[in-house]
Amino acid sequence: MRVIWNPKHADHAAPGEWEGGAVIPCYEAPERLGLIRAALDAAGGFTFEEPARPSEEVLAGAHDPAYVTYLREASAEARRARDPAAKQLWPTVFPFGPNPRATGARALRGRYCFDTYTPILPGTFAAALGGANAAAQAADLVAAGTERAVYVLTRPPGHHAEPDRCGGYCYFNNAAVAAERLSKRGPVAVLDLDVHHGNGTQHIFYARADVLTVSVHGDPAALYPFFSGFADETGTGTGLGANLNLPLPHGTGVKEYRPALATALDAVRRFKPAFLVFAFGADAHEADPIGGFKLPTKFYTEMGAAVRELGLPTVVVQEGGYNPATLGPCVVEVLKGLHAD
Ligand code: OKP
Ligand code: ZN
Repeated sequence: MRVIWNPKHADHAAPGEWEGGAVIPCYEAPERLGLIRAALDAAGGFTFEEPARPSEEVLAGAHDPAYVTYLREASAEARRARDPAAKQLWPTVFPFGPNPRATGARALRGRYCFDTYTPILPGTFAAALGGANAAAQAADLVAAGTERAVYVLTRPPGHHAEPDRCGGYCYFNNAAVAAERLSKRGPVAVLDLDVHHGNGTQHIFYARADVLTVSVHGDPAALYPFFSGFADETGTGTGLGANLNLPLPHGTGVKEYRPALATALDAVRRFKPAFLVFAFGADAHEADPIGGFKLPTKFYTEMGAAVRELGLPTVVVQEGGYNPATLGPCVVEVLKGLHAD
């Protein structure tokens, strides 16, 4: 299986995440990618490629130009700073309402971000752009029909990134970049099986009838991102009916997950897409430190095989997964299930 990986990922390495008034060690760390790559190498059968020269053009349709410019310039500002504290741009104020004066540097940090998990660092823009380009390249391979499934090995993740806001460790929405690109050639379904709801992906396609977004995740009443992922969010305008959320309670295991996955897959089938984007996170695993679900490693083979049964040309995009011991094995299992001959 061909893997497009993001060689710039380590340019983004946050010093910590800001949780409830304290900075705690980062869950979303560069070692995650190395662990996945080592597990794929050990399993065999995977070839690794880098995207061709990165371009901002791949972001069109997924992100607002003003946000792209902000992220580029804020990363440059962090790079230029000498004071170590000024090399990390954290939001402290989140401007709301129609205030035309919310244009100062400190206001913009919160204007283009929705939480305290997503600082901008000197290499954030390059790392995020590398991931978006890896996703675009995978989409092009799948669209060309040369590959049935391509895996995008990248971090930071993408599915929380909104058209004009970073959040949830995410800066550019890699799955949305792939889906937008594929949607030029036919209807696309995005299936998100990360344990957290992909609010950004949902929102980017919320009014579109040609891109179905389906997600199985922890009930946002109790799990991040808290503000989206509820069952009554079904799309708007011509996109009404083209968004399906299947929230499940804390503690969900295989018994509850399996039927929800079947419902999600049925919705994808009924939509009759030409392409699938599979936003995959390994954080519904029983050993994940932040997910709260109880899926065992062996369920990931079943998950991959169930997605394979759809018979669709597929771009798999890496999202979360935060247990260093089980992240690699989960990716290997899901891709094995997805790619079996
Ligand atoms: C990103 B992805 C832990 C709180 C976690 C942010 C979660 C972002 C998850 N201290 N808050 O969906 O895996
Ligand atoms: Zn997640």
